[in-house]
Amino acid sequence: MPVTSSCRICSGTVREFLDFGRQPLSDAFVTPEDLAEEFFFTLAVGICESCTMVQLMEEVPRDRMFHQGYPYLSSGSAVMREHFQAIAKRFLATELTGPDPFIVELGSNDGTMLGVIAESGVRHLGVEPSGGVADLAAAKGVRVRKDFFEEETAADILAGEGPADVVYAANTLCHIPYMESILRGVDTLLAHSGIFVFEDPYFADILERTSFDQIYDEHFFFFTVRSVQEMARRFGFELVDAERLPVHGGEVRYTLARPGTRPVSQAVTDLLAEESAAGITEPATLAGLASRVELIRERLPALLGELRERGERVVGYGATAKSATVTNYCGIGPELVPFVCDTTVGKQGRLTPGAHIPVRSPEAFRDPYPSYALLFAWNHAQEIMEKEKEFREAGGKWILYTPEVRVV
Ligand code: DWN
Ligand code: SAH
Ligand code: ZN
Repeated sequence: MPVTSSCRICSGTVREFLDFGRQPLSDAFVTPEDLAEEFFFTLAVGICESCTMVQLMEEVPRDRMFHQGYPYLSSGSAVMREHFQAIAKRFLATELTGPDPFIVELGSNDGTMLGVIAESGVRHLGVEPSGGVADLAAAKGVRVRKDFFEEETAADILAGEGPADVVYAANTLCHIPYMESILRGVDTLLAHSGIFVFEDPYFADILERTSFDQIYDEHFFFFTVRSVQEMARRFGFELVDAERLPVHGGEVRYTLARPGTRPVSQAVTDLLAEESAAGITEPATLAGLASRVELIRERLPALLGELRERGERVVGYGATAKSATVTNYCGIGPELVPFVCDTTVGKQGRLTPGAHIPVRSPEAFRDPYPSYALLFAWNHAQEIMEKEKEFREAGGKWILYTPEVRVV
């Protein structure tokens, strides 16, 4: 019997194509005392037979994931800081030019993007349910509402502040299963000629790079230009632009507007044609992804096992949310990777979810260097390899597992 669920966009039938079994929450870094209460759910992904939206089969309650102790900080990468500064400047130059412009960011996290807007003096509001990161944004002078964005939140913001010229969400929209409430909320809040801009991992890049670790509790939807275009239409918007981005292993930045208010860019047409030529939602393509994932699941622990036999030390680099899927699905625990180093103070001293690998500071990485580093934060490879030149000079090697397992 094929496993199915109901599409969170169109209520069509979602057919499963990849099942990772029971998995923990990807950002629930635990203390030894918490271990008995660790939460697990079934991580599996499917595709809607009607609207082609790729999505998780099971939903995790939102406040289990996003709460006071949510540890991820947007500011943890220099490349991402520059990325958010660039989009803030673009909004300031092209959209926020009226007499009293207003921008709202969903999932504003520690204020990396809105901090730039705040400095320019433009009226803004971040909507961020994770209290700890919201406090960090507020400390930078960013106005934050500690809340989940949804239809009611939008109506309340409109009543207090008036319509928004821009609503922006980076790596947040794909985290939200209750999309109808979100898009109704954006419809409520957005000025007539305003834009809703969001950027999220691109499913075509996940296929191309076999980056199966983008699949975890927080990533509920895996967008394509086609599925977003259809989603936009269904909720009274038009997809007017789609821009490929190199960050986080390949994303697309989508721009939605009210129908007829903005020209539709050539990029939308081009990407739709590319997606259809590549057959990214064909059953054979999805089956191909599943078999490449199985290969990684065999080869990565095999390589780590060989290195252990040879007495080589391997350290994990970057306690990413993504690595929860890799370690738990591939059976990689502290016996293969004794610790993972990470710059996030809130993750240090804890254990990775499920696999229970200790997280330590970057100083531990240098003390002394291991012979191999397993790069869990592969999406920041350039930045990290540049920063860790000395590791390389000392003879260290990087282990990568996407698009395939290799040592460089
Ligand atoms: O979508 C999401 C993205 C934006 O962020 C969230 N659901 C959760 C999170 O996912 P992630 O944890 O996989 O994201 P990153 O950006 O790949 O995480 C990188 C990790 O590596 C952070 O914990 C910081 C750390 N890091 C480090 O230790 N040294 C990062 C860099 C650049 C470094 O030099
Ligand atoms: N925008 C940042 C953070 C991404 S992590 C970046 O790109 O780096 C996802 C963020 O979305 C978390 O901070 C989480 O608390 C927030 N979030 C989750 N559900 C939300 C909702 N309904 N409304 C607003 N923010 C939400
Ligand atoms: Zn659907």
